[in-house]
Amino acid sequence: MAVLEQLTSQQAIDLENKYGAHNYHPLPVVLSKGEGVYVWDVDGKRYYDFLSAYSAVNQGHCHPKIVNAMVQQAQTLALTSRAFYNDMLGKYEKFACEFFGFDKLLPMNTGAEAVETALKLCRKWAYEVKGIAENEAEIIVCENNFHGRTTTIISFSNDPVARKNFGPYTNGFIKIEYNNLDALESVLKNNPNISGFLVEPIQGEAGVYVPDEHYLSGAKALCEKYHVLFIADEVQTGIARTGKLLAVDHENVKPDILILGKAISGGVYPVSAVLANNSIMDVIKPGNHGSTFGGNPVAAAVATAALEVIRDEKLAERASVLGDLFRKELNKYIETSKIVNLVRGKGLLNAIVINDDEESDTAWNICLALRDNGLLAKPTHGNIIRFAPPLVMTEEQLLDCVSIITKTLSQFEE
Ligand code: IF1
Repeated sequence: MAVLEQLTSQQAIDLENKYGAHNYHPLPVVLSKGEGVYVWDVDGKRYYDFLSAYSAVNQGHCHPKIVNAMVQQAQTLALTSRAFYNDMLGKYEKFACEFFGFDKLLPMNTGAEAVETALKLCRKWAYEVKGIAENEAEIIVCENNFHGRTTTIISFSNDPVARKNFGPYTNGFIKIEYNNLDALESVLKNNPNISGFLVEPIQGEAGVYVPDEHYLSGAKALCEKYHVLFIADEVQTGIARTGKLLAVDHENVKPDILILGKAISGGVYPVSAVLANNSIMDVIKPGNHGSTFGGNPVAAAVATAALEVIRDEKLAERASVLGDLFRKELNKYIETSKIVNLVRGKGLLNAIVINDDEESDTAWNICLALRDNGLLAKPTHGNIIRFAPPLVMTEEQLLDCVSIITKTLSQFEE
């Protein structure tokens, strides 16, 4: 079968089942085209995308400015490796550092790589700046975290599906309850070897858990008090998704280390980044860290264009307004619903909690029905459905989606 030959849905699914590792359980729909807030399946059916590739296509699918930046650069100079300089990386680094307000950027490719980079940076800072004895540094993380899939990252996960049978695990992490400042302070007070606190400003995969107001600012203040680095994983919550450029901006918190991924490239190319000021980033010397593709010219061109789109199309403001509208409209439905307990979120990162236990397949069946009604979403854990459309949605499209969602949910009311 010629690779470019048009496949039926079943043929595409069969090929993946036969030749691909079974590391996902996708919703049964086979997409072949994406544009803005829409995706199309191989039969030409159009859907609203309410997952946005896990918040990587905040700017909308195949944004022409971002795609064009990629094509132009790919036709000019795609990859040099960092063995040599190139004319794109420094310009991008300057642009991004000024965009987010940091002295330096370390470019990587995936979110997990950026998280790993941040952990290494935090540890090296601990030994060379804070003065913790070598190999004694501990980093605090939160229960129900999701920071990626590497062996070190899953070492501090408490999700058995992501963790089991991947040992032996990496040491040096202490887990505390999310959204609990007392738990954070008690570890900080009793342990002189803490080097950092790694936290998602909103816990995405756990089910879009928004912490109490002042949690992030309280945590940052505790980190300052105990000379510990506040590390914000904004891979999913960043890049305007929650109604501000960064989710920490809701509390005016400046992280010591900022981790970005996903929508920093608008979803057209793997780009991630770690940003910090010189007092931290300058512990990294030549040879300490790197990657073949990290900071390549195409990534630099794509990320610059993707961030310009966020700025020029005012997507953070749009996410804020549309998110308020989305929750307001869904709450009207929830008032009389027996199947939906609540809607929660910030900006256009939201989730509904289905009134059923985690093991039930109600949320999955609702997502199948949403698919039939022209909207794609997927449960995170069991009974929680995440709703995260591209930020370029219009109010009219959002209200159309609300009516699809409420019409579909009503099919499941007793
Ligand atoms: C999967 C969801 C999961 C992330 C945060 C780092 C990373 C992610 C806060 C790693 C990645 C993706 C990974 C993907 C599903 C999706 C996800 F929450 F977004 F839905 F898994 F939790 N920090 N999240 O959310 O970035 O290496 O993937 O580029 O692995 O199933 P990555």
